[in-house]
Amino acid sequence: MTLTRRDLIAGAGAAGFVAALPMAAWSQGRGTALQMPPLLDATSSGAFELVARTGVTDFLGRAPSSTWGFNDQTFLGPILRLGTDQTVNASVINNLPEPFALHWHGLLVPGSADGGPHLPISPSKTWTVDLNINQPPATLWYHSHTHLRTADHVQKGLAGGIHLTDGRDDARGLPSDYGIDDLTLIIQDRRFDRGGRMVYDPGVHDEMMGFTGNVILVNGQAGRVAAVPRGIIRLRLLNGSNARVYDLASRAGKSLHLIATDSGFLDRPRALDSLRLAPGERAEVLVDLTNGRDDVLVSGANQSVAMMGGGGMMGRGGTMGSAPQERFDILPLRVDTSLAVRIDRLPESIGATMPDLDTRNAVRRDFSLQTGMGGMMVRGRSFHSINGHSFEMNRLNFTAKRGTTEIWTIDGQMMGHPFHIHGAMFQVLSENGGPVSPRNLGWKDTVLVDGRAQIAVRFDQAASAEKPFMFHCHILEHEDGGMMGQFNVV
Ligand SMILES: [Cu+2]
Repeated sequence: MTLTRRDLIAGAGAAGFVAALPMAAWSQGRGTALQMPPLLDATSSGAFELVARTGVTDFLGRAPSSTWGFNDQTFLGPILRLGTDQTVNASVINNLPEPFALHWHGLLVPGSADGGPHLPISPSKTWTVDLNINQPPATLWYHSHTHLRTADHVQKGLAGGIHLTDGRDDARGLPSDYGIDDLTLIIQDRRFDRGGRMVYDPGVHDEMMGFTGNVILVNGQAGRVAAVPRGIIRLRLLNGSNARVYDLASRAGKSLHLIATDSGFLDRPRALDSLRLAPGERAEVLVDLTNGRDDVLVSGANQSVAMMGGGGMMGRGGTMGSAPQERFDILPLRVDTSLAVRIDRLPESIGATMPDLDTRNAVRRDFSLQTGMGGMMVRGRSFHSINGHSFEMNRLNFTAKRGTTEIWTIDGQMMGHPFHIHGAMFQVLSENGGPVSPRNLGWKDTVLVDGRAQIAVRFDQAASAEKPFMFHCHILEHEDGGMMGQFNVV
């Protein structure tokens, strides 16, 4: 692969002043290979253990950063491979200096197993829970969901991916060779200081708009290159950023063939020119590299951020490019002809059922996501809210009835807010009164509300008033700042 000087400048523009290391790596001609997280396969054993631990990570090769991870990793955790129809015994051990709660984002389990803020694990303690899994294949994730501390914990590294699998991807004609033609990309922006150290020091602007970084990490790595076969590749995209929304695209102009959204597969692939992915959302896409040419997964600046005067792009010190509209690299894809090609054509059908919920007699609820303005912007002090209320641990917002479908109308103020519901999956019915964008046609657990969205939510999991489900904005500074509520399901 030959990178031109223009490519390098584009990369440097994206990563700002800390691009020196990625540039050095790329200028070697091949680049350092992206590593997949270790795979922790519990499909046979029916059990897994996650040990949260402190560590030191040198992301840019210039300075150590204090980070948190799971098991052997100092940042992030393994990919959990779980069956779609399986009971898995999970043990989560806290070797950190403070409590944390671990939420299984997208897993349909009762409130008592969901890992929300009412289930904190004290230091040196173990949380053991049976996860009774019965839902379609999907890419999910796990992350800290600790009262007032989620943003800090996730940016430190307390997160990881989950593959829910039924073992039938070969029959679907989908790439499934982990790390070869089936890549998991946990995309996160992080802020680094001039010394190359990761920092999290949200100021007033960050609390209001969400904390964005000046370096893109993929699976906790900066400036890497993915070696891929000359065939169809599958990218499981997970936006694990605190606040940044990506508009993902192929630099070569190829389509991204969407095959799955948050909660599972579509009926057939949908070809997209670009894919908007907000914090908390996942999407699986196929990319056709059968012509053998290298490509780069890039992101444009998203409009909802640009609308706010480019606020999300204005890190202090370094910036992700001075112009808010500037495109930046996520990950170069280098075709390696020594890798075996398993899939060389796009499947016409995936065969999943698209959501079509019966909304007759549905209970209707309205939610207004409110962003505080001016004055008293103190972290964790009721700055953001939903329907005028900031989150309180001891206030239940409503009760949903198990086995029913509700219609929720969500209005977002000021900027796009990724709205996530625990313990349920939903169908997007309309966006801003119009048709649903292709990326939101499948089953979802998080939707970017940029204006107004109407969704139909199915409640099949129980949750008590003591261990309720959360609904919240997945911009983590908004969540910690109070843009969250809770409900039980009886
Ligand atoms: Cu928000």
